[in-house]
Amino acid sequence: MSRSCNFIDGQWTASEGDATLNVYEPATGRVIGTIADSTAADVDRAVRAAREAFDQGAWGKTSALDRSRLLLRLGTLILRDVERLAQIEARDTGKPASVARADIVALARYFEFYGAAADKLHGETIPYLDGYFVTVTHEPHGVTGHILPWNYPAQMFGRTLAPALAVGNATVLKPAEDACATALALVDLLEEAGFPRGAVNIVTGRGAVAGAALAAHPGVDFVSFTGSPEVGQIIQKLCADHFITCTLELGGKSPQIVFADADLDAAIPVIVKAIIQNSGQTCSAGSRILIERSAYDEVIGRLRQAFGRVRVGTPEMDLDCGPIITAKQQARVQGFIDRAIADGVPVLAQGVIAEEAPADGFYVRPTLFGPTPRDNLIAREEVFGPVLVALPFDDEADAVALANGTDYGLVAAVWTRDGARQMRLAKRVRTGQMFVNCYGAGAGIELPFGGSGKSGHGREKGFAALHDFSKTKTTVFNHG
Ligand code: TXE
Repeated sequence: MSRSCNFIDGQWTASEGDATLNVYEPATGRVIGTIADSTAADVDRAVRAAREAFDQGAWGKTSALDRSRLLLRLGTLILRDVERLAQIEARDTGKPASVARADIVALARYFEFYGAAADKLHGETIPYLDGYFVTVTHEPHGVTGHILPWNYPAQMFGRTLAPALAVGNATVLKPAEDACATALALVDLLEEAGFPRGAVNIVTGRGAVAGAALAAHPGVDFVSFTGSPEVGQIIQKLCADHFITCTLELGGKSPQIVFADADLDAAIPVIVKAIIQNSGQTCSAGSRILIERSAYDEVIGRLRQAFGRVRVGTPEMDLDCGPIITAKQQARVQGFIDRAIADGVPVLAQGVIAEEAPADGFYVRPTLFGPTPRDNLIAREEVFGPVLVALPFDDEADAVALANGTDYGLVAAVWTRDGARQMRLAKRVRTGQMFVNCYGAGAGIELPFGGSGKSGHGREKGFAALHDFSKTKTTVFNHG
């Protein structure tokens, strides 16, 4: 299903070393294809193609209106092919069929949103000294490097490429080696939409080789990275070596804070979905539930019931959860669960893996822990699997301290009917996105997204992404 080639300068191109990597199907554990195991030389070729497209090619000469039309056309083509692309995404990642479909619709939405925004990134004029006229305009960085994760390969393609292209950057994309089929399948649609050669280049391969070569390349002007904090630090250092900046989107340990006055009928299904969705392999997964002590037993009682009903299976079964992406990640998630059990953290409920699910697939049972000691690893670290930890709190101050008590700060939610408390929590919780009596609230392409601390920096989505993928230029005219 995948092509063992890179897409550089409008051509399918074999890797210089001709080496390939196997692609595994998470639902069965079987090898279903190969991809190019690219080298630094392949990355260099892609960056040069992007540079040429930006400096001399047709892409560098596009107007904002041209780019708007190209992006909108691509969005329409993606929607036309939604079923085909959803099948590719589901097989490559193990996502339930309906989830993969929703991801492809969201992918199209990124191109719609940024297509519509491409010609609306207005500059400003600044009142200045007499005899001078000052403009501030937004310019593309030039060549942008995009290093993607495997958890939402389709959505991430749109999230990072659409705003970069809307502004006029030429791009080099390094999808995750564990899930790049959809990115490669989108090449045909990029061509059909009419993107000039060199505007989008795709190089597959291992992170430490192709990814590192991209971040380190002196011809790259900006890097967008989504992945682990450890690799995020490497990327930031590589960027610093050639004086460029980057956005880092690195995950979280996001709290759902439930007060005794919360509407539990509304809250419980949302809280369960926020950790079960994509098998918990979501940077913004609501992986901690903080519960006011007086309501702890009732909330836990309802959560146990809901968690016990969660079912795991193949994409075709279209249940609540699919498998974990790779055997390595499955072992990592299971390792977190086993260690917490060994530490004596009580297991309150577990979901069920469907009997028909292939034995060699990378499945994990969704697990609810509680009460979880605050200093236990599973209460502090991102598991990136369907694991929810419950922790009781005493009062509002304690809830805030607990919410802010990890190294992350990406997403948080508070569930309470008390309006003043909603406002206080929204102000005091350290997070890039705060939800009040909801969580996630749709794909939220319009809403700026990003974290602080170990969750990274920079902002994706919304108009904020257009600003990250551009830089201002101040021009001073002397007409005195
Ligand atoms: O991530 P990596 P992994 C977190 C999550 C998960 C953990 C490990 O907790 O359990 O990270 O996942 C590329 N130079 N997230 O090991 O290695 C790699 O090829 C340049 C959260 O898969 O960070 C891939 O394209 N690039 C997250 C991308 O980085 C390198 C999503 C991510 O891989 C590189 C994924 C290097 N030295 C994991 N090494 C989120 N925020 O949503 C790897 N890469």
